[in-house]
Amino acid sequence: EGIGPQEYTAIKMEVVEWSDAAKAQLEGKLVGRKVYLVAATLRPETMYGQTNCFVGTAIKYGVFAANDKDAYVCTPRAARNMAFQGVFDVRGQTNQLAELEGTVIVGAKIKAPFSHYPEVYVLPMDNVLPTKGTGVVTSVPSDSPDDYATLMDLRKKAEYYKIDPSWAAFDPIPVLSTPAYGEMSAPVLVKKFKIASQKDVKQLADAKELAYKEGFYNGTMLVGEYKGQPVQEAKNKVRASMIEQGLAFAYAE
Ligand code: A2H
Repeated sequence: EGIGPQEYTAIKMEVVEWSDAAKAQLEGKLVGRKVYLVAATLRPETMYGQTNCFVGTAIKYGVFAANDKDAYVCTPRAARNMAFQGVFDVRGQTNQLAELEGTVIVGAKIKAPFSHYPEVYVLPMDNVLPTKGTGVVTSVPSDSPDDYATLMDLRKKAEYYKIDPSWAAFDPIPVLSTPAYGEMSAPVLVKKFKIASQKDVKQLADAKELAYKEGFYNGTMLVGEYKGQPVQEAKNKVRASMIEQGLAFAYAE
């Protein structure tokens, strides 16, 4: 954070299959539109390593028509920002088709653009802020300590978190290598900082800072079209490529 706008990449994750509860709530409201969860990320170059997506279970989301063909799931706050950034067909206006609680979005099967795993599941995360990004977070447990710690919590306590264990079964994939933390910085830092769960927010903030800096300044891509290139160079190229292919769009706040 800091001064000036944060430039996110909004990743479009098409919903392939909804939970029964979500299906019931969406009945008759989509009018033939495809629906995408929209996740805001600052690390587009890591999208090869997506293993799932996170929503907050206490957050209310909207399904917003982007045009006649597509609809986006995000917080109403993010939809208003998108409207003023020209994301929807009518600038400045949102067209909300439905409301969905985070709890019913959990368990949806979605496409994960550029990921090693073409289809993944939506899982719950305690620390998703309704006031940041879209309220939807794509999960890259190889390089995000928060994502890694949360995925391990979910695997340990699937019943408590009311998820099917198979939804959390996708293993982290190496995406970039760094001199300090090897091919998967998140698990290394989670161990180093003795982080036991997603509730260790203070240590997670420190781990996140280190992973981000080391990845950005010293990281080298291990996969994808820009394999072998420094992260500093690949980051914007991956972003541009996703946007060009219609798999993502620019989102700022
Ligand atoms: B990042 P900043 Cl691999 N609540 O994407 C909590 N976290 C959120 C969020 C919300 N509403 N919206 C976005 N985020 C996460 C990838 C990633 C991210 C990696 C490593 C670090 C990292 C995969 N998750 O973030 O507060 C999203 O996770 C650390 C900078 O705006 C987004 O980028 O600086 C990042 O936090 C935005 O955080």
